Amino acid sequence: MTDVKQADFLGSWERQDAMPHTEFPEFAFIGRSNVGKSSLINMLCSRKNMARISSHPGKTQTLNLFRIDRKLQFCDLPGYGYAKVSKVQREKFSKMIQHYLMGRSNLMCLFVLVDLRIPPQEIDIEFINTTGEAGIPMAIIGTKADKLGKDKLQENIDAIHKALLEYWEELPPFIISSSEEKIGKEEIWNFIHQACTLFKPEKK
Ligand SMILES: Nc1nc2c(ncn2[C@@H]2O[C@H](COP(=O)(O)OP(=O)(O)OP(=O)(O)O)[C@@H](O)[C@H]2O)c(=O)[nH]1
Ligand SMILES: [Mg+2]
Repeated sequence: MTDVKQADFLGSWERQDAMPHTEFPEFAFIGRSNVGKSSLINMLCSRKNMARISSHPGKTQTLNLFRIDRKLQFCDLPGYGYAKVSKVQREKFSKMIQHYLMGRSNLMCLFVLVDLRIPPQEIDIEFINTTGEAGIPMAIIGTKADKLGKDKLQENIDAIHKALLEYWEELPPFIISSSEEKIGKEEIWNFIHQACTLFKPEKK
């Protein structure tokens, strides 16, 4: 299913415990502000502006849910590490994200997005390491691959792998993408479908 037939925005929440419980497996998208989370969701769903995009960082400020083909859900999360957001607001986002990650029982996988145009950022590596340690199933998606030539792209990918291997014995799944050029769409969908086969709905 790389061809999404129905994609509905279900709403925005500020707290995980207020979100609706569902029997559908959920996949969440996180990463630094402006890394391309909302764009990736739109690319995967072949929609233009279902998840709201902005060239200004800090666009997504709530937990936004989307239901895809009545089978699974996406959650678009606020970005982390945006310096221009006040400390109070950053702490609020951080708590929102932590509660979501720890409390959402149908979360199948967290996609952590990293910008391939730049060398590994400490805040990303730190987030991946602590989230991995907390036992959250996760995969990494490199974004904006269209912005680099082949050599520079490989150089940055190698640098990210190297930074992660200082902590991990084995790398989490790593997928390269570009929402602009629709790179990685099939690979991400294959990953999602594979993960869905392992989903067991919670017994009420
Ligand atoms: N060249 C290129 N630009 C991209 C790509 N993905 C996103 N962008 C641009 O990056 C900017 C940020 O995209 P968003 O999808 O809003 O990023 P976000 O991670 O959701 O940002 P916040 O919600 O603010 O945390 C926009 O100007 C997008 O057009 C990509 O694959 N290639
Ligand atoms: Mg966004």
